[in-house]
Amino acid sequence: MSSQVVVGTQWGDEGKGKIVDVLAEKADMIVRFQGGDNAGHTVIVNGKKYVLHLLPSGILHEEATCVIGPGVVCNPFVLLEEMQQLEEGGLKCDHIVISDRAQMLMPYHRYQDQLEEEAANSKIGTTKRGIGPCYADKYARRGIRFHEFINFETFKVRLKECLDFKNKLFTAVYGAEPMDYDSMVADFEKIHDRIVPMIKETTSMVNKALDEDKTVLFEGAQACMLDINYGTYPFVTSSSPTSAGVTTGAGVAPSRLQTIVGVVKAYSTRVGEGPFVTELLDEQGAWIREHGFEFGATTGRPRRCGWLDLLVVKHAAMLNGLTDIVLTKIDVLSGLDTLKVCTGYEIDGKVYDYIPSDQADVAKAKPVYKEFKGWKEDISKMSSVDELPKECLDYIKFIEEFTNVRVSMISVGPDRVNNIYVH
Ligand code: 2SA
Ligand code: GDP
Ligand code: MG
Repeated sequence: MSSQVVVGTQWGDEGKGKIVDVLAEKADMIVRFQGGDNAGHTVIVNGKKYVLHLLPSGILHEEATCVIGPGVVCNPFVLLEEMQQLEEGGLKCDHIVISDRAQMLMPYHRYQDQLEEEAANSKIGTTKRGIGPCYADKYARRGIRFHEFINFETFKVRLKECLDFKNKLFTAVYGAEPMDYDSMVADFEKIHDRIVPMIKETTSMVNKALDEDKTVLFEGAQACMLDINYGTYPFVTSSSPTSAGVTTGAGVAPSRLQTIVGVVKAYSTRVGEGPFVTELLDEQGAWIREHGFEFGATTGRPRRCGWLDLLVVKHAAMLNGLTDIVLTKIDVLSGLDTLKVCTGYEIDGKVYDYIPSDQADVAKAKPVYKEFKGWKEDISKMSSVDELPKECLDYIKFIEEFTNVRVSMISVGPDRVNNIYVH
């Protein structure tokens, strides 16, 4: 048995898509276990860019089975669009399965997300993909699961009862237009024949693959600081993007998880609202955004940028039980005279070595920084640790020491091949 989990350790966009694509070369199965099409995972192969939202980033390896697991909220229309784009580019998409237990993300979830964001006094800055409303319905036990889509006549009944309920909310609470049942039924009817063959019982499939010693890779979307329990609540997504999420979201016991890889970007970014202690609102932040091309892969929003926050990474190491760190985008930092990393939060005169739970405290935290000398060399073409400048190695070594997790791979560019393996 060989299982590998890949998770984000900050606020997402660490480069998980690229790393999953690299690791997927040796995988027999790649499994998404949480989130939905709020994810934007970029993979670059031979200069060609693919941005994946619902499909696992291992999709470009045509031999591996790609699973949309039970913990995912899956918009079937987006899924088909994404598949069509890949197929038009000449890629095979016949290796995708959707868990019959996964939640169907419905058109009314997107509408609700938009209405809620527009009406809110304190916005979350969601991707407006309907993620929060779909998970809310799941936990309120009124969600529609994919097995309910197989028989279209029973699906229509479920859709009617759910839409009637939602339309009351849209009209009475938001003063908005209701959604039309007949046109929604017609839209679902058009995709029924393509979706149904992909619906499978995936939990036994994934566990059987592990029993048979296959290599299974679990792909996290978003990241630890966006975790519903341990992130900067309420400025979080509505799922558990940690290794713990694999157990509930894929149906795999904790004892079966072996390697847990945390992807760490060499600096910090965040999209959406919420506290961000190391945020740089000056030219330095703009410099990072420009050099790192920090714009949302799903929404195109400019990402907020700041220095590396190691308290955040340590929090992720603890919660995920990281066995390895893959460090990404360190090439972006070449050319700076000095670099800073945050090692503590000072709040009302007290220095914290952990992340406080109350966002009001985090919002007023001042970062405690350690400074590092920068390097000028372009490291993006380097392929061994020996080539890296000493200043860059010092920065990496400090990350290992502070988090107590080894850095086993360093990504120095967006392409599949831009990697340094640490032995
Ligand atoms: P949601 O839509 O309910 O999950 O939003 C809640 C919060 O979670 C954040 N979130 C993300 N943060 C970073 N990257 C994400 N994916 C896209 C990307 C985002 C984009 O890869 O760039 O294109 O804007 C992602 N998805 C959700 C979100 O910003 C809210 O703070
Ligand atoms: P994800 O959501 O974690 O998969 O990350 P995104 O794809 O949203 O954002 C990461 C961005 O950085 C993408 O544009 C990647 O192509 C790019 N990228 C990934 N790794 C590296 C790297 O090591 N160096 C550079 N310069 N870019 C990278
Ligand atoms: Mg992303």
